[in-house]
Order: sequence, then structure tokens, then C-alpha cells
Amino acid sequence: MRRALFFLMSIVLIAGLSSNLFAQWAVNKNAREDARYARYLQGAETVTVDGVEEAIWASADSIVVGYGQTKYLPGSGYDLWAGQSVPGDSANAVCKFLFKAPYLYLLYKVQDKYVGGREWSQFDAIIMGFKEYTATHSWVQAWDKRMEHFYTWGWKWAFPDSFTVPPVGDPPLFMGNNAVAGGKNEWRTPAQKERWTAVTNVLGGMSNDSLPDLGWISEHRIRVDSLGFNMNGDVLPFGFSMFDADGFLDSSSTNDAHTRTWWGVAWNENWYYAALFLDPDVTTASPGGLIPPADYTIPHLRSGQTITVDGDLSEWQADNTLHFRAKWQDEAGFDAIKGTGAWASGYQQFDWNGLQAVVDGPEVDYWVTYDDANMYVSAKVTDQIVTVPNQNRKDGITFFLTPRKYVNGNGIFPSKTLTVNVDSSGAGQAGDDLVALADTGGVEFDLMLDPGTNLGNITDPDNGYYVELKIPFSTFSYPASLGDSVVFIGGLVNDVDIFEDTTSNTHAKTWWFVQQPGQHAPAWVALGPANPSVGVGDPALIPLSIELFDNYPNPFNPSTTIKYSVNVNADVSLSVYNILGQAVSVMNQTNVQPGYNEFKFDGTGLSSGVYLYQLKVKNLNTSQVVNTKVNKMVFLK
Ligand SMILES: [Ca+2]
Ligand SMILES: [Ca+2]
Ligand SMILES: [Ca+2]
Ligand SMILES: [Ca+2]
Repeated sequence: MRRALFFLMSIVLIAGLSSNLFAQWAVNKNAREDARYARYLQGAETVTVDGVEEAIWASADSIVVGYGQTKYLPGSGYDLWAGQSVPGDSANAVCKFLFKAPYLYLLYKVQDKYVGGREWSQFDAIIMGFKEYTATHSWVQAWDKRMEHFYTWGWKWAFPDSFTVPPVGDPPLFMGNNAVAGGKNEWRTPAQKERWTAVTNVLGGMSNDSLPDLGWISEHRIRVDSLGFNMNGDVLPFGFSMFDADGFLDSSSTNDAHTRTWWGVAWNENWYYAALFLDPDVTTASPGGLIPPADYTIPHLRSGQTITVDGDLSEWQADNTLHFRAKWQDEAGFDAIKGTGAWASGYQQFDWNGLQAVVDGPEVDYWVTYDDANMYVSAKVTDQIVTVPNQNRKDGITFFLTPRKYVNGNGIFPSKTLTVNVDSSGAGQAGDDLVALADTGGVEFDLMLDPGTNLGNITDPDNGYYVELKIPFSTFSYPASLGDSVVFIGGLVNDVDIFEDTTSNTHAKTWWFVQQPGQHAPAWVALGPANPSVGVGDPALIPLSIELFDNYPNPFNPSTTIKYSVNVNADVSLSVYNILGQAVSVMNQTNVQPGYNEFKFDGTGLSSGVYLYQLKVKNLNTSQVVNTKVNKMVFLK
């Protein structure tokens, strides 16, 4: 009788979940699926961690993971881990997010006919991965600075000597988060519980009988400052993997299934993170459907302009390109990268002659633009020793672009690696995926040494070299219309420095978003509207929206230009803040007409570092005030 009552209650609880659970995942630039706001709780609002979904959760943003549903999202996917999937009962869940400093709250609603666990590969579980904050972007090893939270019903697996059958009815075990001893909640210290606590409520029974179960609701509270974040305005690199073992009470192999579905991170790897945005302006009272902004926008090539792929970058227009930089030990520059980029980007030295210090750190500037059919990429590499390559070590750059409409067996979304190396004659040599893509994919590339670079002479400092790429969108499965206009990109530079004293030889690299071929999650980038900036002779364009563009140059010294668009008559003010949130400058422009405009910001008198800027736009027709997104910039003296 009690079981039947639970069953009915649970149907009510879970009815809202199943209707959208199997909806096709759609991706467009206005609906980033790799990022969500963790909305700020207001006033007395609170979440009680008890496995019961209280009313405030209706105000939370959420992500749905569904087995077999292809999202075309970098880092997200699904797989069949063991046995056969159970139709209609594979790893499906919704995860919701709320925030009240210092706590992040997560609620998982899981639909599941068999709830519980047994041995390795036979348990329901969640792996949550957080990437910890780091003040330095030097990567010592591929697995550093990640924090696993493994919450599992795998009792018999975790304690093989203690149980012949798992204790049905007991809650999942806590494993991970460094200092957690692993296992039962009561074994954990108050400090461990303060960092991570969770309570799970099982709906409709567990897998200790022949009746199908309904699922489970799990509430978690994570202390964000214990991960090193300062909590106000941060982007948390986060992901989770939902494990669903089914039919495990019947030990026959044909009825022993285990599926997984994950958002952002499959196994808590150091790569692949989705993003939780902590924006104090996005609260439980804010309108629904708010999507974090794209990390970056690529401006369209101006009409009448062309790019010639010859290694000569003189036709590139700095104010009409996406610019990004990766520079050895440039901590402030890495901190200013948007989205999860500040934690995905970095620099690394490779073991060579016992880890000699890098003398001439790798440094690259990239610029990107596009037209209706192609993406164009240029790179300027600053390198004091451009090296005659050998079999294993080459100076060169790699640009990453992720094809759309392509997933591998795990639903993972690998990037293509377009590598251009300096060959022994000082020309460009294709590497990695570029070999085939230049051969049959229509990708063009060229490399030119700076005139101040002498390949054969290692005693006079070189200046470096330049690279250009032309990449047809069609080769990367974009439709002729460019579809949702979303691209996933990253870039790195490999720098080999060879000296006459070979014990001083070094090899290091720096990267923006993507460290290794086919692995790290790239930046979420939107292709901008045609001709976002009005050039000489262009007709005046009326923008469609209020938009704040990236400043240029960035980093800057001492001044930089901040462009914006408004689609109404407006009074506009630009506020610049230091990282403590203190305003260091407010500039006003009144009665601005619809169109594209700009502020010039001068940092003279300020100290080097990261600054934030935001636009406030007052519509003069309606008096409505709109605050744009907050951008970061770096002042480097
Ligand atoms: Ca609750
Ligand atoms: Ca299950
Ligand atoms: Ca050129
Ligand atoms: Ca070099």
C-alpha cells in the first residue's frame, strides 16, 4: 500500500520531466547549450538539501541530458558502458542550478526503472567535475586542477570485503573532492560536509524487488570558495556524467545494462567543461530563458575587402577581426579570456634536457574573420629562434576548428587540428589534419618568415613568422547559410628553441582554449553580422540590437577602443571597473542615434591588470534602461 502511494506521488513529481526528456537537443547561438546561469537566490530564499524539490527550484535554469540524443556539443555525449541499453530507461536526467554565496546548489531529477547499485560498472551514480581556480596558468601535467565529486550506489564495488549484497535503501557514497575519505556520509568530517553535502530521495522503490522503480531526486550543495573561486561574477568550469545501471538484480549478462550521458565532462577529464555563470544580475527574479553570451564574436569581412593567402598580413584590418593572444606566462592575459577559457588556456614546457628554463617563451597573436563561404585565420608568431625542424620538433601553430554535424561513437565532438609548421626552407608545411584538408578539403595555407628572421643563423635573434589560412565552411559540414552561425575554435603555438649549446634547447607551447588535438573544449564563438563596423564609403547600417563589442587592442597600453551598437535613440554610459568592482571610469554619450559608435578608454594612471566594462543604454523613447553583458580587458604597461 505504501509502495502504491509512493508510486502515484512520484508519477506527479516526474510527469513534467518526461515530456521534454527526449527532445532533440538543438544548438544555436542564442541558446548556448554548454552554459547556464546559476541564478542568485534573493533575500530569504534558500534551498534545503533534503532530496525534495521545493518551489524555488521552479525559478532555476536547467540542462537536460538524454541518452542517444545528439547535441553536437563539444565535450557532451553518451555511451553504452556495458550490456544492452534498456529502451526508454537509459541515462536521462535534468539538472538545475541555483546559487547563494558561498554555495552552489544542484538538483538532479533522474528517471530510472532500476535504482541502486552493485559492483563496478553496475551502479547508478553521478560524477561531477569542477575545474579548480588557479592563479597561474602553467600546466604541469594533463590532470592537474580538477576536482571530482563521485556520488555512487556502488557499495559492493567500493567495499568488496564488507558486502555480499549492497545495502538496499542506503544512500549513495561520497567519493572524491580530495579530502573526502570516501564512503558513508557519517564517516566524513564537518569540514568535508561543509565543502560538499547531498541528500537523495528515491522515488518508487529500489532494485530489491521485481517492481520497476521511478527514479530519484538528488540535491547537492557545493561550497564554491573551497574550489578557489571568489564567487562574484565567476564562470565555473563544470560538467557531470550520469551513470545508469539497469537490471542488475538479474545477474544474467543479457539483462545487465549500463549507460552514461554527460554534459561537459564524461569522466572528469581535465578538458571538456561546460560553464556555470555566476552573474549577480541574474537572479530568481530575472526573466526566464536568459542564456549566457557567446564567448567571442568573429566580425564579417568588410564588403569589398579580400584576404589573399600568402603569409603577408598587410590586408588584415585590426578593427574588424577577432583577435586573441596566447603568450608564455602572461597570467593577466589568460585571466581575461572569457567563458571557461581562463581555465582551459595556458602554457606548458616539455621535458627536454632535464627541463631547462624557457628563454624565449612561445607567443602568438591570432586574428579571425570570415565571409559567406570561408573562415580566414592569420597568426603572428613572435619567436627569437625560428628553428630548422627535425623529425620531432618543429616551430609552428595549430588552429582548431570543430566540424558541425559530426560526432564520434561516444558523442564527443573532436576538433580538427590545422597545423602549419616552419619547414627547413622557411616555408609552410602542413601538419596533422591539415595534410589531408589542404589536399582534398580546399583549405589553403601559407607561411612567411618575418624579414628579420634568418633560419640558418642561431646567434642573431629572429623576429618570428606569419601564417594565413583559408578554411571553407563547407569542408567542416556547415550549410551554405552557415546554419546557426556558431563556430568552435581554439589556437596554440609550439615553440622549439635550439641553441649551439644543446643543453639549453627547449620546447614549450601556449594555447587559447585548446591544448591538445581532439580534446579540450573550444571556445563558443558566434559569427557576427555582416559589416558590424561602418567603413569609409559604406552605407550607414542600422543594427538589430544593443550590443557591446570586444575592445581593441586587448591587452592595451594605454588606450583602447570599445565599440557598441544601439538600435534606438539612447543615452549611453560606459563604466569601467577594477577587479574589486570599484568604478574607475564612467563616460557618457547623450542622444546617440541608432548605429555603431565607440568609446575610447585611456588607462593612464591606472595599474596593470584586468578591468571590466559594461554599457548602460537608456532608450530615450521609453526610458527603459538596458545593461549589456560585462566584458573583460587587460591593461598591460
Ligand atoms: Ca530541497
Ligand atoms: Ca538505474
Ligand atoms: Ca595575405
Ligand atoms: Ca622557436
